[in-house]
Amino acid sequence: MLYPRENHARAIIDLAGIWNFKLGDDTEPGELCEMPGQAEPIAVPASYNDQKDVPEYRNHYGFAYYERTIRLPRMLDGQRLMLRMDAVTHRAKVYIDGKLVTEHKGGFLPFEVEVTDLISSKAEATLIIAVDNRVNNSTLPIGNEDLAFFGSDNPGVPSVEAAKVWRRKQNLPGFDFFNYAGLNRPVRIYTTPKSYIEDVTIVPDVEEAMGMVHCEVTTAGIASDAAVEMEILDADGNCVARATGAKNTLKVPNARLWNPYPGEPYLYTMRLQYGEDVYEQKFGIRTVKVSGTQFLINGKPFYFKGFGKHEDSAFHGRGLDQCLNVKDVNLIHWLHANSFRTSHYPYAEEMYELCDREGIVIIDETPAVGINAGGAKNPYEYPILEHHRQVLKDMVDRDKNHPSVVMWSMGNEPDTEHFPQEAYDYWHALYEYTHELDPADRPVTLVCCQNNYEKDITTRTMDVVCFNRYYGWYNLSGDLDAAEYALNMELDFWEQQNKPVMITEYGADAVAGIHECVPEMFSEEYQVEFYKRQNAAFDRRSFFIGEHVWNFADFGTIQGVMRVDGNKKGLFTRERRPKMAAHYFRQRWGEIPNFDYKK
Ligand code: E8X
Repeated sequence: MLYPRENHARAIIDLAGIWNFKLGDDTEPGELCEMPGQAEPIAVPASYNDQKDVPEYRNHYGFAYYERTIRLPRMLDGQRLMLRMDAVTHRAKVYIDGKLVTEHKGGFLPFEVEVTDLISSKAEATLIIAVDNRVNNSTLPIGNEDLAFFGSDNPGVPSVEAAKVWRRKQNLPGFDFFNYAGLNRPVRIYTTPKSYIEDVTIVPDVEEAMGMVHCEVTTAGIASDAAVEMEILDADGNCVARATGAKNTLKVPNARLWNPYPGEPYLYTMRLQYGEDVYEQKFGIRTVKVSGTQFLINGKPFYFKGFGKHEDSAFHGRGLDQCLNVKDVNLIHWLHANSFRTSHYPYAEEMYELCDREGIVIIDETPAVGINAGGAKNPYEYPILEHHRQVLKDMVDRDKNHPSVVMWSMGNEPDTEHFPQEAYDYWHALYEYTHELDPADRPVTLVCCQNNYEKDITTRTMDVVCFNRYYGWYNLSGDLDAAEYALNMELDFWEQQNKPVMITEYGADAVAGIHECVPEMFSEEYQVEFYKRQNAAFDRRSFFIGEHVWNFADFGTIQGVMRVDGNKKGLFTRERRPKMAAHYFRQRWGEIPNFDYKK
């Protein structure tokens, strides 16, 4: 799906601002909808949870209703009007003048609906978006509906039956980030001419120093005999290649490559014209390939230095915050990091554009987190496969043209240990599907959890072995000697698999400001020591292609005995103040080059 862009053929009306808002309950709105009572103000885009300090906003369960008036200028008459919602978390029902016009499941990917006939002839129309924040065994991310009764861990309550009397409907996330919900990303109306460019797929190639760029455009709308015109512009706006027709291979003479920073992340622009429609898509010329135990970008072995992140901040929750994104990208540069994983959901498209421009490498992850019942039951019996396929398809469709995206992560920390064959069957089919989906055929992986790696028969079959490990934190807690020993044992195992291997999470909570001479858990010194010891093990292994710290910054989570005001494994606090570990990594990563680190 194309990102909305304005140009002389297309306009955008951004519906950001203050909307009317009202919490509902878990009653499903039908074909018709009106606001349920006296509305309150709410900012869009942003999560609603932290915009008013009452438990009802914070701990809501069910639908919430957003409303605003749309007014369109006459000069848009004759244009095709599309209403696009970039992320409604987790499920949306969209109403115009009270009538249902579309629905969407999944909280982290865009969807759109044509509204030309619904609003173009009117001076104004009312838009209501009903947002459902419930997570359960059929959503991604997963919610633990089986545990949703008071008393599951309540000694003194005589029986589960008795406990159920006290049951209160609530979300029990099967994931470690606060279940922020609402209109988390922009809601926009964009226009196109009636015959329009529907999609573009750009697959760059590097052949004998000549940039070959395969480009395919799909068009739609009122039939037109106009031909698609393609032009590749260099960064100065000069046309360096052109072709006619919907599918072409263009040659860029003396192509300049897209390389991760501090290399040059050179971007070209594909300028498309089809009749009256115009669309410009930036792209980079670069290759990505797994070969033996190496991960090659532009033919050179790349070393991943970075972290898992979150879209998370005070007040906004998971709402798009462009200022924070720019700040984070600059902090990534400050750390001499080169990459991150979009743990645990696809991020806002604006972030990928920033990373294309700034030369930051992305592992793009679906919201498939929590497919794990701790061995208590087989999570592959959850009704999620179809939705998972849809999410993979929508993510690849959305992000396929970004040079920053170098690998797809199908999900995070599923059960691969207690139901090894079921896990293999589930993930391997998706692995093949993802390869089919991506026209550029990027490497595909899943991120595996601390478990019995000998029983896991799935992770070893991925293009890159990605594992999350917490030796010295969740297990062998506080014992860094034992942690180092266990980690080395495991690395010996992975060495035999003859695959590139990277760690996608490792870390220790550190509460900023707690200091100790003898490093113990939760101190900043322990966090640094934890990393120093484990990094030394990685440095000794040539098949080891990257270290992603958990996490870039502290972030909000559900309440619980394991969390003091959220997860504190950040290198930065939630406000982006550096902990000692940030300074440690800045020094370390400053000495590790992007390429050829492991000769
Ligand atoms: C943690 C991380 C969590 O925040 C992330 O979303 C997924 C978790 C560790 C799982 N990985 O808790 O900080 C550890 C399992 C250990 C047995």
